[in-house]
Amino acid sequence: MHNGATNYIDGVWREAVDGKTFTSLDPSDRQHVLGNYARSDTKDVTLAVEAAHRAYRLWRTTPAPARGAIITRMGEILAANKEDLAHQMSREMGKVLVEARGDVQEAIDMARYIGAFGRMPDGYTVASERPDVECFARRVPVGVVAMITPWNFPVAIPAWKMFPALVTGNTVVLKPSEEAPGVAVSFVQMLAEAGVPAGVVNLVTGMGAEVGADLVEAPLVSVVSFTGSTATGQTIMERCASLGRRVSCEMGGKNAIIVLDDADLDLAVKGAIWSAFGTTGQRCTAASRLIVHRDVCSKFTDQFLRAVQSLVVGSPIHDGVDIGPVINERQLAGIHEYVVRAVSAGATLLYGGNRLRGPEYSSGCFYEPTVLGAVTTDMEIAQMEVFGPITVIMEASNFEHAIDIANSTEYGLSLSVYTRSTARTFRAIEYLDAGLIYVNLPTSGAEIHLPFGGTRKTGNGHREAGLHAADYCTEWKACYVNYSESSTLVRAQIDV
Ligand code: UN1
Repeated sequence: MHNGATNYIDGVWREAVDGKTFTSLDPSDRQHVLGNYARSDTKDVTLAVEAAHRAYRLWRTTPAPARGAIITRMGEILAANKEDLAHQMSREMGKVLVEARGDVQEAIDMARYIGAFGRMPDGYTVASERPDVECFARRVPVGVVAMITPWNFPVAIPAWKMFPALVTGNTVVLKPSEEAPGVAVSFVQMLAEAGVPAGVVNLVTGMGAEVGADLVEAPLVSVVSFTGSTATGQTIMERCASLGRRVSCEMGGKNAIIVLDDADLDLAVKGAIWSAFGTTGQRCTAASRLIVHRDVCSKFTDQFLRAVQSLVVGSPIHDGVDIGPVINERQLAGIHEYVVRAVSAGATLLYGGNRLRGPEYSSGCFYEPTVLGAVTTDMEIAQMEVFGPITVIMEASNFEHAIDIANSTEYGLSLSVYTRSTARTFRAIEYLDAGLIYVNLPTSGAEIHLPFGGTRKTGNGHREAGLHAADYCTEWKACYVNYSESSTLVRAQIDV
């Protein structure tokens, strides 16, 4: 593969048909060009989807244990290359090295877990109403799965989507974010090394608004799987509805940590720091709201702000750095505008609120960890997903009020409560409206063997990972076999 030949179609690395490229920059040093990548368009998408469609015939009839073995092998290759891939990721999208290793580890875990699905039950049998009739239901693949993935988990998210699709016999066209194409290229190279046959996984790099949109429209695609903003997801869902196409979307979040008056405050502060500022707040599970019982609010706030002051912002590959850069200039400007508008709406700036400008920050997109207080549910900052190192403190008068505030956004991904009470633990689990609920734990840190996804505007009902990871890309086939050797017609619901 040479510079610019980053599309992988039918087992061959190639340039975009038109030869166009785009550059990828290091967000901690925008002078540093990381590489040139194919800027694909409809023609490239057509080639990739056609290759995936052709490969489907053979792949769907490859025995599932053999498909699973390739995924297990992919896990071994990822493990052997974990350090290199983590470095590439830190450079390309700016998460600190320790977290980049975690991102790769999620994909390794997923490969080990899903690889074994090749030998697990893929359906069930039940008794028929009729004598000498065998009934069973089995899962079958749907065909070509189009995947549009974000830059913030550039290895883990393609792994969540891809391994379940492959083990169940689907083929894939991946369109990674234009902010993290290099890691996607490495990931696909490893899949080829693991033994994924030509055409089974195809990669098209390029701009979301161009090639992503083309992929959604491509005639031979059976299902679209998207992770990204709610606005883009909404557009994709509308297009898929008109095309009669299946779609699975993982979108925004406005996650919260509730700190009750009986909480272990030291633990809650640590959890809040990690949830709010891990991955520079650029996780869909980031806690952008801290809802604190009024009796402990000032104590919690003091402790929290002391912890925020000790956070180190800098190059993500340096030891001791807690917070890396924001992904790009546009995102950084947007984050700052949210802060300015929050303050003019009446929020108090408790910490941060500025772009970092010292010599070590001069060519990167660095923003201070920022905390806003006196925030109420009616403010924009309490409702919108910011996707940056910003969190807000909201005061709750009691347990019920805290639950109401937590549920007061359009999103439902990850909600957490810190309490020592068993009753409040289980009431919170019951009443919090989200796909992920944590007790005495941060809002980030989902494990791959549980379902991942959210309610309301976070998702469209699908879950990634976990036992049902392949639901989005499989159909159920119900089968009825009459082995009676009798010429008598026996009708269900009528003759028995
Ligand atoms: C995301 O931010 O899109 O629970 C995924 C977590 C990670 C996954 C986050 N395991 O934060």
